[in-house]
Amino acid sequence: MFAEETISAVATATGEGGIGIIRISGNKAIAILAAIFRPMCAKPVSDLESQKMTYGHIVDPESQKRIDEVLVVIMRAPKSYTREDIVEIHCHGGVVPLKNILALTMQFGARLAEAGEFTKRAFLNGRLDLAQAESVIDIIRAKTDASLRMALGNLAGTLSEKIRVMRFGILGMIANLEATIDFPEEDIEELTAQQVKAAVELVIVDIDQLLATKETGRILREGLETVIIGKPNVGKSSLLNALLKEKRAIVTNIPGTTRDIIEEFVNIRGVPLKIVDTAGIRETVDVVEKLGVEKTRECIASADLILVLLDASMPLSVEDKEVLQLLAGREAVVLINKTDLPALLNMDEVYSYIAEQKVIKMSVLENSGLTELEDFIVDRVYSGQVQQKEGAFINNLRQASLLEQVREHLLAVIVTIENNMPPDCIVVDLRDGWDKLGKITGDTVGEDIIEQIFTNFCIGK
Ligand SMILES: Nc1nc2c(ncn2[C@@H]2O[C@H](COP(=O)(O)OP(=O)(O)OP(=O)(O)O)[C@@H](O)[C@H]2O)c(=O)[nH]1
Ligand SMILES: [Mg+2]
Repeated sequence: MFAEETISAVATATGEGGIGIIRISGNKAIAILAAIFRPMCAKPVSDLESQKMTYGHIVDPESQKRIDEVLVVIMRAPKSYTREDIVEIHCHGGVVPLKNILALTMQFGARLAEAGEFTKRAFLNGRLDLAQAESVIDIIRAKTDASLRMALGNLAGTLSEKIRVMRFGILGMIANLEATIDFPEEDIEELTAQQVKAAVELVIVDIDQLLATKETGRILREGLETVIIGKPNVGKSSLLNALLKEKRAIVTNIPGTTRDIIEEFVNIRGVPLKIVDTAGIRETVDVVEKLGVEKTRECIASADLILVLLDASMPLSVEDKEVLQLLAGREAVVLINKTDLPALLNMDEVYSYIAEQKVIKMSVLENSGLTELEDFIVDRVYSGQVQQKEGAFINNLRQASLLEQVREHLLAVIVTIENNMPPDCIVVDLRDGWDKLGKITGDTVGEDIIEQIFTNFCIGK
């Protein structure tokens, strides 16, 4: 389908680096290389071995000027990422050599690749299915080992395999039911319907298991949005620094030290936390601090998890009560900090303000209570699922929403069978379920969806 179009792009990140790579894919890739590359070994480029590095120079054929000293590798179809001929030019990782070589490849017949176009070709040429292609982006964006492992599993086909088994099962049911339509015989029909019902119930169990990974998957990919709140001077920035294990935020004994929000990624035993340290919540006349307090309220609204700090060495203040009231219906942990100091906080009073939220006593100064907090966070993310599970994960909302739709169709199948409806009615929903499962792997997906998925990629991938 792309036979006449050869694409080219810088595959490495922009900026300065030791090496930069230009990738060319398509049937003109090798001819383009032949026009601009002078191998040291003086072999014709067309004779270079596949998947072997060759040393030489990129030379502008018109001016005969050397552009850069490079290593190149040819990967001939179909043994390549896109299953087309691919050429990679490894040059120096500066903006100018990359730009000049890219321009030469285009001068000799390549066009600039669109975002995700290499991976899209890999998909269209059957090298990857859609769920695998989607995990490529997750690998690139993985923030911790756990999220990387999840994405690698799906690239290897863990999710796709599960979906395929479900589709195969449903197809078998459709075939059996259709046989009874063609050869109607009361008792066979009845028996088949009951078997289908039992089998569909099993598929629903599988779907529910997959759907349960939705939240974990999202957090491992994007990070658990966590916000630290509390009145001024309670130890919020100290807690951020302790979790980060570095002195990121300024800590002083002056209330109002943090006036803007500070955002950092923290890796807690493989769980990425996007953690926000905020300006302490209080009534203030300081304009800057006031804006900070406003932002704090916004962060609270969008957070997955709220860490609330209270000071164990002071009675509950009006500000504390205000902060605690923000927690109604939210997922939060109440951290009683500064337990190294004489206790003045009345815990009964604290409990009267919170409903189901977890309470942890800690002292950031003495490094106590932090492990308990980390345990809580890790448990929260895996929510009872076995940690580091090698199983299939849902990659994204698209897949989750398709699975939810499949589940609806299968529930409808059960209702139809329970109401003793004829087999053709059962088949309708089974077919819809089968079709939607196929959209996850890309077997039954439309051109528009494919476009949309790959535009989320970066150029060169
Ligand atoms: N004794 C004791 N002092 C602590 C503890 N945690 C923090 N502090 C001290 O409390 C003071 C305030 O700490 P910060 O981390 O700046 O507090 P904050 O909540 O970020 O304050 P603002 O940014 O002003 O809202 C500093 O002097 C810290 O050293 C603790 O567990 N025990
Ligand atoms: Mg602070």
